[in-house]
Amino acid sequence: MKPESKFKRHLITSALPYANGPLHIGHLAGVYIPADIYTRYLRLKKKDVIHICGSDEHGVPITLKAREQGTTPQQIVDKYHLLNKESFEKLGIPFDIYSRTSSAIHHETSSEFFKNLHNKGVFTEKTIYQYYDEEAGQFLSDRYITGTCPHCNSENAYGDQCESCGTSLNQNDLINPRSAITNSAPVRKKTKHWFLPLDKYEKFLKAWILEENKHWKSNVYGQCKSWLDQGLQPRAVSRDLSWGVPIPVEGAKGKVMYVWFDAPIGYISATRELTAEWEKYWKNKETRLVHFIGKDNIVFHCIIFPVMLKAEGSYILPENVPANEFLNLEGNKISTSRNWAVWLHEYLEEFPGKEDVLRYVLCANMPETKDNDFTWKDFQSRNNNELVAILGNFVNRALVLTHKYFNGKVPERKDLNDYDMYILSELPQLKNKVEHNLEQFRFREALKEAMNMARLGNKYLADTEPWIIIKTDTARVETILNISLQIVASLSALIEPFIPFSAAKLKASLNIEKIAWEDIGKTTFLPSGHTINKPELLFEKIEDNEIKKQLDKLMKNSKTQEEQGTDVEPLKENISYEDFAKVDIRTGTVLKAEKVAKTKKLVKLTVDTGIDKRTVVAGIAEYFEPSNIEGKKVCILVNLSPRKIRGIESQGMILMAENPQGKLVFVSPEGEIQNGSVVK
Ligand code: B3M
Ligand code: ZN
Repeated sequence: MKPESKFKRHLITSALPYANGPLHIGHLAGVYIPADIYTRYLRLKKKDVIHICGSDEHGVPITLKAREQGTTPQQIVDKYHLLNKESFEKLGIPFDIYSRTSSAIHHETSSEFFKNLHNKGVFTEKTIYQYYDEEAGQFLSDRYITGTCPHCNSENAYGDQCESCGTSLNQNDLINPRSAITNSAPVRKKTKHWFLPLDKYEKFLKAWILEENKHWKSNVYGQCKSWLDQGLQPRAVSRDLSWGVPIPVEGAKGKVMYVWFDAPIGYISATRELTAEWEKYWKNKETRLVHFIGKDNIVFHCIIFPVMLKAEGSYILPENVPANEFLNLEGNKISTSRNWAVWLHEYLEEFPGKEDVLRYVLCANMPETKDNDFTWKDFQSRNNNELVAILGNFVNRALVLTHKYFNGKVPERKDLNDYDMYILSELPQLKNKVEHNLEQFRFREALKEAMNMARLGNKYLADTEPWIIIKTDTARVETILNISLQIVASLSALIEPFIPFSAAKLKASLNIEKIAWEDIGKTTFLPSGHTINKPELLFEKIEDNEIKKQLDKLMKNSKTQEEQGTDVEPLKENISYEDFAKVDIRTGTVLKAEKVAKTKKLVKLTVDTGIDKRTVVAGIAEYFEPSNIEGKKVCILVNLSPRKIRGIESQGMILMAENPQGKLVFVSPEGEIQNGSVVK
């Protein structure tokens, strides 16, 4: 890893949100809050930095939404582009540019990029068979074909993957394919496409990622390694669609770029739109490029886009890609379709003036290395017990006492005792800790250390009790308040990346305009005699009823599977008793459970079925910690033909039910029953 000081400038990008819906807290905690914290930090350090973002306005889902609502894709993206742009601004995330991929400059930039690769002979062209929905009159991308999984017989497998057993699939593997648009059976039709031969870049990627980028976060490095270990295939970068950037070469009528081909080029177009000096940011080795993304975007930013950049030849590659995992809400996966989310634009309306509270809570719970949970209860307690009780309380006491005893003028500092010296010596140390953590993209830890400065200030006041000794020793109180105010000044810069609105209020209260990162910990930043203003209220308590209101709203507005209609499995055809009698379900006990290496969802179980002890592979790793299900009573289908899943023979199926939020639960016997008992 090159040290940060080797670089002259920083190019920070945040994943371009799809403009087909509003933003929610999952997006914020995953991508935009960390990116904004990091950019603000660099800016406070007076670095040359730009932060790029915008709307991703192409892709099949946008066309489907338009079809559903009887409108055009452009109208859909116009609406959400504006909403999301404004929401970001209100939350204090001021991108240097918030552009969009339906813009002329983006079409031009991505066309040039494509033509360039085409002229260099980078693409391979192939005519392939693809599923086509005759009713809708369009080819179907992987996610819009569902069918039966050939491995586990789940009926809801997608054209690229079965979510039930985790196996990667091809469109043609599906049994009984259906179109997700019209539910008709698609036909196979010939079509020509352009492919990016990722396989030819394996050697480059292995050297670049696995050797040169060992410093990437382990979740990112691990995912890349597993992709590279499995071997890469050429990827089609064109689609048969009318919405997108047209393929700018001959023989490509009616075809547009695959959304994931043009979207990352959106970072480049946006920079071009921002500044005539855009090449300085994209084509100069002294620029440090960092992509902030969520974990589902890793392959696109670490493998596909770098191959595009490398193949083009004149661009730099990302120095780091600090992807986060996912944020859940009240114990369940955030789901747009089920309305299980906290929407940013609604939060901003319902909690005016509390932008920083959300920023704080999302940073404190950031899913940095594993998925994490947002709960309204935790939101309340972090506000009341941390922002109000620690930060707000300290600042308020320091400012109020200065007004009360010294007419709002910074008092003079007299003799320092050992305790004062200790407190002052802690300030630069805390600054270093925050800095160190931010540089490693450890935002939660950085925030904790920043709050430790407020804790230190609180403790200092509680230990020295200026409100008591004011009666006997004014000189001592002058020193204590001088030191306290220096801490407040330091805090106003230290917390700025995390909670910028509060930092601005602090500066206004201190009557200072600017304080840079390098000023943090300076023990004489505020000269004595400097007049401060009346303190502004930083935070206020959030009462139980407000939390209850949010929880009620969540429950009321979220849709159960049934209400959502399309998600309810249709009733299957009637079967005879004889058919049912063929099914042999027994009670059993899980003896052992372990994750299947290199898969996200699979767990290998050893089950005592009463008849024998056998192996079953189940796609449940997202919901259960393997060690927690050892000893669990289950129902198991024992006469299912064995099949191999990821090289392991699975001998049966554990019965599970799916709750409205998509979460799996075991269907287990209630009461005492021995293994091997027949379920009927
Ligand atoms: N539009 C965001 C997502 O996958 C996707 C990011 C593009 S970044 C170039 O939700
Ligand atoms: Zn499957």
